[in-house]
Amino acid sequence: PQPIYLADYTPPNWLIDDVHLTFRLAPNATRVVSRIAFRPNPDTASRDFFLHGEALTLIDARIDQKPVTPDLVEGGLRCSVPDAPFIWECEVEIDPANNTALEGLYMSSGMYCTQCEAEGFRKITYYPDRPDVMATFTVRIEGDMPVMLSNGNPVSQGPGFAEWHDPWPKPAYLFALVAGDLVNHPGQFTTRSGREVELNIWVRPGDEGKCAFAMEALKKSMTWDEDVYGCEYDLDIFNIVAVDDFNMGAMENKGLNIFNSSCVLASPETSTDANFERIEAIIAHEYFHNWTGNRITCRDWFQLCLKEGLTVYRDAEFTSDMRSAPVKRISDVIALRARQFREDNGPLAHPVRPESFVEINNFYTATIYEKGAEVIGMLKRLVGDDAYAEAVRLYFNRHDGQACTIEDWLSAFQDVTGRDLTQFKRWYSQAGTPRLKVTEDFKDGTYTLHFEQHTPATPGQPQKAPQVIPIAVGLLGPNGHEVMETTVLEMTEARQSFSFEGLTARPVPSILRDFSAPVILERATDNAERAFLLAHDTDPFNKWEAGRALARDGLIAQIREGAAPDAAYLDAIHAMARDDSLDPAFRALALGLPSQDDLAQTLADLGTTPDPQTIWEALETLRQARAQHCQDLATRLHAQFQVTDPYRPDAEQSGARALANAALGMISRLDGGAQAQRQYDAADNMTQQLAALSCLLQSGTGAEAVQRFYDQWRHDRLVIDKWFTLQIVHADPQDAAATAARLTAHPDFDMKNPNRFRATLGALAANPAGFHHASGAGYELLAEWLIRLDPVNPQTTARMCSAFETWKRYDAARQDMIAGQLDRILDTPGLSRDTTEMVSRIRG
Ligand code: HT7
Ligand code: ZN
Repeated sequence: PQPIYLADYTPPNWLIDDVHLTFRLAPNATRVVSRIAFRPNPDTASRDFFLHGEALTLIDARIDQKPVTPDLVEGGLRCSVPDAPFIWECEVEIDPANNTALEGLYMSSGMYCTQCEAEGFRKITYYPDRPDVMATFTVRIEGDMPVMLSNGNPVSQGPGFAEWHDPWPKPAYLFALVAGDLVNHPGQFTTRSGREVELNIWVRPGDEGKCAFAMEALKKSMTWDEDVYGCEYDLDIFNIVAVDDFNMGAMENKGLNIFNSSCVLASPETSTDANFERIEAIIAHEYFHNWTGNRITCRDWFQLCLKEGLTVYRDAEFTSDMRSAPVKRISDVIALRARQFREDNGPLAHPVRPESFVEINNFYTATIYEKGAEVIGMLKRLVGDDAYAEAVRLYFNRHDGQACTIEDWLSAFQDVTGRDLTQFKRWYSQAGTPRLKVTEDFKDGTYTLHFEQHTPATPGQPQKAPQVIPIAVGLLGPNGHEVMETTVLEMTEARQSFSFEGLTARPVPSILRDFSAPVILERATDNAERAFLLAHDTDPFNKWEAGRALARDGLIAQIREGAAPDAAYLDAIHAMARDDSLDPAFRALALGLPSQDDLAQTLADLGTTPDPQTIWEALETLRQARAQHCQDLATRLHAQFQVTDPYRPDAEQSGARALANAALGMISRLDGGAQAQRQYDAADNMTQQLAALSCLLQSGTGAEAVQRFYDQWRHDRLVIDKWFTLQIVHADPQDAAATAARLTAHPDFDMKNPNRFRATLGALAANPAGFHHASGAGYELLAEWLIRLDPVNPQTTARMCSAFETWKRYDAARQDMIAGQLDRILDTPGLSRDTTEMVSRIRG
């Protein structure tokens, strides 16, 4: 398959004013009748007429009511058309029941639903399936389903039909249809200008008791977007539907968001605190797309970060406002480093705005989403809060109803601030994580920081130019008091120095506060300074970072030199954990250790080939030593942070539970799981139950609880996903592949359900020592299942190939085994375009 290039963009030859669609639903033979008013684009000369279409059976086509016979070509059809506005009418037949790819119109648990982003609408009917063709839609659904929904406002409904009209022009990727036997959890919202909006969360009968939290999250999101961004909802109704079979988390279709049921259904008994927080964030994210994505959309898919980076940034702001800003920031940086830095450092590295792709579905990545959000955060930090708000307002006013580019976004900022953002734009075009080296000197009361930036080569980009890096810095005096509050330095050169005068003693610097740029900071320091920052830094991110760096360096010494667990770390973490002036949620985060993957990358950066088993053992040793070192404290924390009030998934209670459960992890290493067993038996919420089960599994005493858990929850798909995952991620490295293999043979394993597939095979990849076990069994099992899944669901298969993306950092034997499995996948006859692209890029 040929790549598509950003540089080749040309505007559409034909524009659309409005679209009428009629669906006659039938599981294997749905008829879709379209009536589309086309008009020539005055800005283009060509009148070539091409409509995308895939897996469609053409029944009939007409232009201005006269039958035509289009040429059916690769990926669509061509037809000769008048050189003037005309009406295109067409009827096609599709087969939703056999659509296991979950793109286009498909069936999930007996209900019809759609997924059109990015290019799924072409599997519904012939259409210019590109985001810069925007039109109003009127949709008639005929069928025998009790509930039949589409975008916009309801027009009419009666026995066997429903009609919807969406007055807001939109690209086809935002089209949605849902029909099924659904029940709703209703709600209501009045916008600030007085529009009454009917809210509904539609679910399968039996799930209606799990919607209240999402409904409240939706209302909070609607209020927040009005208050903070001035964005008001613009239809009379907002529907959310939960579906069980879904490739991603959720989809922002205009007025009809469709959610993976795991991202909307919640109850204290079945969902963890982390699930609740994620649901709140995803509800917000999809809702915020109504402005950043829907009202103002992307000109082409290379501009994906325009809507995704900005919307992730907005949902992070929302979560920070609803919960704890430092905890949100630290959690986001952990995730960014785990997923995006990993991507940026390997064969899949690509710019926030890529310049080419084969399959756009492969570019819904951490780089587009999370690094895209970091870029917005840097822009805001550089221009300041007021200018940011003004520029966003200008962008909304200028481009409402348009399909835009990154240039449009940046122009709004240039026009408001008068800044030249040419260099800043490199964040969109250069892949790779910049390394920021820091040295310092102190003389005559002047402290100077010398910075040097360097971005390593990435595929297709051997040379990088310097980027604009906002570096937030504070200075602490020897007594731990801040002698300089946070100041943002603006680095633009490859090397640059910044001086601070009038200091009475050499300060301790706190650099890159709040993680002000997505870079890797390299600075020679020592344990004493880290412990000092962990104790005194006023910036919560850098306080956490100091503890994390202490842990990481100690672990690296354990791995490379066979050193004992670092006493400085143990003392510092003990002091931090017992400090009752600190937020329990922060303390829980600070008790987290670097992941196996983090350590493998750190070792690789230091020129040491990582051995996954040794890394796992080092972590186990440190956990054991820490449990012993903190024995009394762990008992105290576990008791002190038991929540006795009725369950609430808010920041306060979930922070307390997180700290108590971190303490339980330590206790379980010393009491053989006795306390965890008591917690398991007494638990009345999933957070407590699952934490206890994890501890039992890790202490090797979980067999009975695993069976009880299954018996208790066998009727609940989402809980059983957790059951699959937990057994695999906590399996001993030598048993992980066998455990995963055993579970793929379990009657509840269903590879057609992406959640279950991820819960099983994704969990194997999330157990690095198990996945990379020297036997190669992990590689073989994953490859085998990816090959099986590819013809069923190429999108999910391709995404899961990234488990192999770090393969070049391992030893020759592992590299040979992985290369063999990658070749095995590539040699599979009929391999999808999605998986072919991913595996080829990974293989290099
Ligand atoms: N904009 C959506 C991205 C998406 C997607 C969602 C579900 C299934 C397939 C999908 N392909 C792309 C989700 C979002 O970012 O909000
Ligand atoms: Zn999104």
